[in-house]
Amino acid sequence: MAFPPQKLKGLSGTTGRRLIWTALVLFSVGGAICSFNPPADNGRPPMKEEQAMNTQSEEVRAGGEIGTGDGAAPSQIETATFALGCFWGPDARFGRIKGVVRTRVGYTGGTTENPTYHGLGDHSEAVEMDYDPSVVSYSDLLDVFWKSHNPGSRPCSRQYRSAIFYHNEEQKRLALESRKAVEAGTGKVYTEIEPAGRFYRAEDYHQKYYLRQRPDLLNELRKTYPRDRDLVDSTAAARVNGYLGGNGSCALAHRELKDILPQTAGGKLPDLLCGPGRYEAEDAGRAGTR
Ligand code: MHO
Repeated sequence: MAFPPQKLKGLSGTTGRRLIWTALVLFSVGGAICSFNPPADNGRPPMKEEQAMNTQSEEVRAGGEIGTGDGAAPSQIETATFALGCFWGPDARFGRIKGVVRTRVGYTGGTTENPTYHGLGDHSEAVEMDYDPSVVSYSDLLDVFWKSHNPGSRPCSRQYRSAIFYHNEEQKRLALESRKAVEAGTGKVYTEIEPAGRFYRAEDYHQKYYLRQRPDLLNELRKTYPRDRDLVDSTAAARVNGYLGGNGSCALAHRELKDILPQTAGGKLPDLLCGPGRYEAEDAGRAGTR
């Protein structure tokens, strides 16, 4: 034998450790790539969404339960459900849109009972939203859906697949039509279109993920919504989470929060969000390009 036993042992130990590290690194990079579903438009907000934000910003009619602090309740509400990779980003992307009254993230599209993040079964991560169709149309939401991820790349897992879960025949028609149009423009997409089934809300720590990283803003919102469920379901939380996720501008946030929370005129929220050196700094890095 050319190698003394000790040396051999050392060598295989190092090689073994290297192999384990390589496997770990590949696994986590794979996971990150898998859950990161980049917007097809490089993060630029879709035209329709911008128009919706610009033309309607002066007449915000936010929803939410009457009496929990949000502005006037919308006269009609419809629901939309989309899967497009890790749900944190889409929660913020859709939560920022005027006319979207509340959002929640969860698991749907599978058959197993009571899925959880670590026991997903055959479900997928999805974002669900209630919206006022007199302010934002389902077609507008579909535009945001298509532009917020890359439906042409084969999903690496069922957890992160691309899917539209329609709630009625009209949504089904519009979804099928829009997929056809996208395919005509960019080629095959992997997006599945299915009837909406039971939606299981994800764990609290996944709801309004970016907002959860900012206890100061969270505490400020708790003054209006002491119960966590009301807070998560509020339009104000959807918007603040949206801004923190890099959507929209500081000026818009300032204006809108005062409209959404008329009783308190937004309290300290707009300043905490947009105060000197805060949101502006983030604006330059992330939100400014979106
Ligand atoms: N790999 C991501 C996934 C989160 S998302 C809720 C992460 O842990 O950062 O699937």
